[in-house]
Amino acid sequence: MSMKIWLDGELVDENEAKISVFDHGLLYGDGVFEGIRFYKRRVFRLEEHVRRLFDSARAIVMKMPWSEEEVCRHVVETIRANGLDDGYVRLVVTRGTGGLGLNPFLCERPSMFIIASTITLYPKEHYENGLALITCATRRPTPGALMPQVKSLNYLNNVMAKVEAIQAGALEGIMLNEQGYVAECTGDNIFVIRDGELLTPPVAAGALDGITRNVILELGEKLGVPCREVTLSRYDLFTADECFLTGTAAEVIPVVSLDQRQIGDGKPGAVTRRFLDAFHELTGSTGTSID
Ligand code: PXG
Repeated sequence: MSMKIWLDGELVDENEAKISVFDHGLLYGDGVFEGIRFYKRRVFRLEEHVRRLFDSARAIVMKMPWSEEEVCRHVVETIRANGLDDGYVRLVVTRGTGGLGLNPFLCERPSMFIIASTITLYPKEHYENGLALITCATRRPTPGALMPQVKSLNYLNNVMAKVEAIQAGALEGIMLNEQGYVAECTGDNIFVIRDGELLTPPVAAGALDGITRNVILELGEKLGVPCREVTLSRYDLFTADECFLTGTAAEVIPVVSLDQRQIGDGKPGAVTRRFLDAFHELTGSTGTSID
């Protein structure tokens, strides 16, 4: 059965889901997106994702022709139309069709499409044994150049960093900001545990304000693990007791080395395990029903 894509108000066959070559999303990476997971017919943190989408749109001066409630409804509709119980939604809003030339005000209206499918970011064994990271040479843009909170269609920076990680034989890499501090990974936020405390770089360091990151910070409170947003350097990663990454697509994945240097005892740690279990408990028991 072919996939049904929600495109500008209609559920169309994947072969008919087409965007103009004059769309500014394609011509200039001018647009925003979200990645949302659903588990057991429940969409995890749907309202938060849609809220972030609207914030991203507002930050790039793109007026959304739908309400947040309508977008939530269309996400649910798309999942239902594809008969999926578990999976991943990719929601993209482009600036729309315009002419050649940057002026976004000449674009007719934003286009939105919603794909409900599945995603696997890392092979399963790494969730048990942990990931080996490298430091990418490509830096995160400074917040003055590209706001890190905006989940925009400009991912070339991340793609180049991902190329470096893959070519170095790693599945993921850390990205530093212009000051040399850790910002995040190419598609995940990063956490370390040191002396029983959970630490993560602040958004101002060049990290996306990740929904999963926020879920982990909430769980820290519930689990009685003190959490702090703090500037981290590679030194802090090398000397951490434990490390893990978070993201909607990645979920929670342990990290056991950076640049061939072992982190902690080189195995997924006990605190990481607690967060992993608490996270899965939450994703399996909460969310917006699609029925
Ligand atoms: N940092 C970046 C740069 C991201 O793109 C995250 C962190 C994690 O944020 P959330 O809110 O998901 O916890 C992301 C997430 C895709 C895809 O192809 C999207 C992301 C990552 C990898 C793949 O849809 N975004």
